[in-house]
Amino acid sequence: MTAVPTIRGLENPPIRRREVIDWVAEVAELTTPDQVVWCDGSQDEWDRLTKELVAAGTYTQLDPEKKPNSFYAASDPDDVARVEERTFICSVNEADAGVTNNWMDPAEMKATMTELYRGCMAGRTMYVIPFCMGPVKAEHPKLGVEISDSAYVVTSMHIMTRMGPEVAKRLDEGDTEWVPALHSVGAPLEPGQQDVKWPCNDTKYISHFPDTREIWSFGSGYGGNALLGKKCYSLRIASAMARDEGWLAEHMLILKLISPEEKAYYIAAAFPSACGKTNLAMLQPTIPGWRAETVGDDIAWMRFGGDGRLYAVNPEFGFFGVAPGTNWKTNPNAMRTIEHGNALFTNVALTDDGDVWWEGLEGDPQHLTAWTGDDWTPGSAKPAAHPNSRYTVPISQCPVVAPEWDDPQGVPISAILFGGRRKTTIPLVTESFDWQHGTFMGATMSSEMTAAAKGGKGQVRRDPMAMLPFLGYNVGDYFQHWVDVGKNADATKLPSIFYVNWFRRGEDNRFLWPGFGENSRVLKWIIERLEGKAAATETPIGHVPSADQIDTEGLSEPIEDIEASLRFDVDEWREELPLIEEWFAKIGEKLPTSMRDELDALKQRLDAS
Ligand code: SAT
Ligand code: MN
Repeated sequence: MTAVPTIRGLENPPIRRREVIDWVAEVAELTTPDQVVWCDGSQDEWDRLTKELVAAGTYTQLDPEKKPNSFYAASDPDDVARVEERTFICSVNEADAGVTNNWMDPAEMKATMTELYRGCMAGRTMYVIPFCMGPVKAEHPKLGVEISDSAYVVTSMHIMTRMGPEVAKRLDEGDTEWVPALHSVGAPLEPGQQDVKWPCNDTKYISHFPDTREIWSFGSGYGGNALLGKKCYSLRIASAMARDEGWLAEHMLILKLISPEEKAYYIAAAFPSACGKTNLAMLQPTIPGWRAETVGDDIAWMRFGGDGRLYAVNPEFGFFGVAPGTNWKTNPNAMRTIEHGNALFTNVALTDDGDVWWEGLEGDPQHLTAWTGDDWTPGSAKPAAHPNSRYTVPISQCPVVAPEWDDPQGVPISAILFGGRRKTTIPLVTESFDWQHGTFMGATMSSEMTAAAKGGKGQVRRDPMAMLPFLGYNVGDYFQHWVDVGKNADATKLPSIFYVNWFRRGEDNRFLWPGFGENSRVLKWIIERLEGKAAATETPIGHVPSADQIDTEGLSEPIEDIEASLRFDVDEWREELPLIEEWFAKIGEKLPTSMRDELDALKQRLDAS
């Protein structure tokens, strides 16, 4: 026995899995917390931790009459978003990280971070959080254990992941793979030192070790940096697992659409941020007889079933949605999900009567406490809520959640949508010629940057499959993986791939397409294409409907606008080509020849048109 001073709570772990126990002891020895708490995901644990967080000033309980069992937190002003420039893919070979990622040698990163972790939990509690991404009853459940010194993280993980005795049981079965995910806010406390409401550190690292399936995060308490089951595990690490095992881990919503004939179709869709992904995930169709239900709003894991079809599961258990812009008009189902309570709100504004508010929400508040803690009035120059403020709520509360959202089998995907925000060039909807062409559409996907992102507003940025910040390996290999997935499948059972753009503008800069619930008209056309019932025009970029091939009955927009939203413009596409060339050149030698062939073929079709 080594003479390690015993840390309270380390003994008598509620699980038996040896590697977990050893890893927890090792981390405790390095980070020297006051005590270790093994989390069980129970209501008692939630009640205890939220109470402690209220006492610490981190949480403010909202008025239970308005938002039952719900809490508000304001972060440190410098800890409000993912930190892409501090995010690393530490693959053994640098070439495996690729141009879209920061890379550091795994041994070097571990040496650097070990020094940061040394003593970093002093004066704090170290929580051990066994969790599962996707249904616990899956044949091969995707388990993880997050260690964190943040109770905010524990309560958020209660909502965003599956926790509890069932997870511990699967861990104890002994042969199931699990991902160790280490997180610290990096703010040790001296004896007697008063804590701050939102501890964090100016030095931040969000590191991934895809070869050994590990995650090390330091310095931030914010969602995407600290809730390690989400982007870190379910996208970056899972994409590397998917590459090795022949499946897909994608940044996609999963939507169920039900036709007037009561036939259900499942659609997966990838959009960069600020393109209405959550709104589409909870769509309220405007066309008579059609209904929509939600399976997921952010991440889809897709693998082939025994019948040769591609099945998707949502690995998450909650929504971590952007609050500003969410309201009873843009997303009534998100509003109903939130109203139900059991929610956490981060960096929104507080009303004087114990509720929350954000820009775009209904109501006309005359006084608020802004996310910064400052008084806010309608004349204030700064927004009341941070543009990246968030709500965290259980999916199960969504009034239109699909009954099968938790099915370990997943749901069979009929169509995959790629989309971006483009003023020009990209028609409202385009159907790909085949899987490889659809992969090319995803690989060359682009979007104008919004005010929320750093960089030039309006500037077009390539965001392949909306995975730019979430790829756990080389983007060229990722495209090859997509092509291979299609090659190894029965082509007649593969989902059809479509490219959509809700954001095309007219000469006076007005939106040509109304968007929101009206997007159901585009989805209806897509379903009818799958059924072989809808017509389209073949163009050099794919099959594009004309305005009369889409159900526009009852739309108030002039038909000329709809036509313009669907227009294939050869000149705009000629201007697009050098941008795609530039993007492919960046990827370098890992770009699959099939993607180069698709670009050449597109050029030839444009020349011939
Ligand atoms: O910031 S998160 O990664 O948690 C959410 C998002 O960017 O979609
Ligand atoms: Mn996302």
